[in-house]
Amino acid sequence: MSILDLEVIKKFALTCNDGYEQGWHEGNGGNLSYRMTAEEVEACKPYFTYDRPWVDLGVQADNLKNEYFMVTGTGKFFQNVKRDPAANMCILEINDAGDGYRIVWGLVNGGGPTSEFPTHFMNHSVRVAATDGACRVIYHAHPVNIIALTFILPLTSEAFSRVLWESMTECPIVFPNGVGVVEWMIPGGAEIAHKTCELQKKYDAIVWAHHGLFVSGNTFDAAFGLMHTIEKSAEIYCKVLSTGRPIAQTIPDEGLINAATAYGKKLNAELLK
Ligand code: 2HA
Ligand code: ZN
Repeated sequence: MSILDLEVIKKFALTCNDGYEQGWHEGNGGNLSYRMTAEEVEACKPYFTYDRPWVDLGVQADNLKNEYFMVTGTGKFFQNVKRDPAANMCILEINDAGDGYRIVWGLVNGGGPTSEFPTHFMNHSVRVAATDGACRVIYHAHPVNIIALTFILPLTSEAFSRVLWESMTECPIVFPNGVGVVEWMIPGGAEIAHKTCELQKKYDAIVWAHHGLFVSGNTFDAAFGLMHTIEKSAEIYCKVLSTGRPIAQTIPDEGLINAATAYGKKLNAELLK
């Protein structure tokens, strides 16, 4: 038995690989974090070591004190996580104050968690509060078509939500709240973390202009599925535009609202005004 046999490690690595195979993770692009359950922490604990130093996070969250996260490593490639999880990901323990972490497993050849970990951490805090503890996954990727749309659409929730909802019938059902949009910013810093967090209170997917997409979910499948659905819808819209033909028709606003209602969801119809 090894920690690598545990389902949660396998699922984390598989999710990285699935994203890589979609073409969303060139080089070291993208990052993934998962807030572990108490049972998963217990199962992994025999493999933990406590000899690495505490590191200041630069941000603080009361509702994440003493939590454990599985996180991709900074500068590490998604394509390598499944091949060698212990070298490309880590498990972090958050301190009593909720403002620092130490690596207790993984990154055996050195390194630290993703440069976007402050953003992930604050996003987890917001989503834990918004979902009564159900949200566990934050996932960032660089899908081509959603990035392409940030060159031609106004950088507003209204513009992006409308286009994405109208391009594929699943969309008003899968993300009835719509998507948030952050203008271009330097990645990895506190400013983009704060801006993304503000939007995470309302949306579970946030577009980063000329950069990519941030999503949250209760499970790996939910977060991955949201990324995949949004990117596919963006791809359809890009293909439609690339025909050079005018758009003859799309899903009517009533249809968007009714599709969500038919599946027990409520469309954020404010965005259609
Ligand atoms: O991890 O994607 O946003 C590399 C990035 C930074
Ligand atoms: Zn990125």
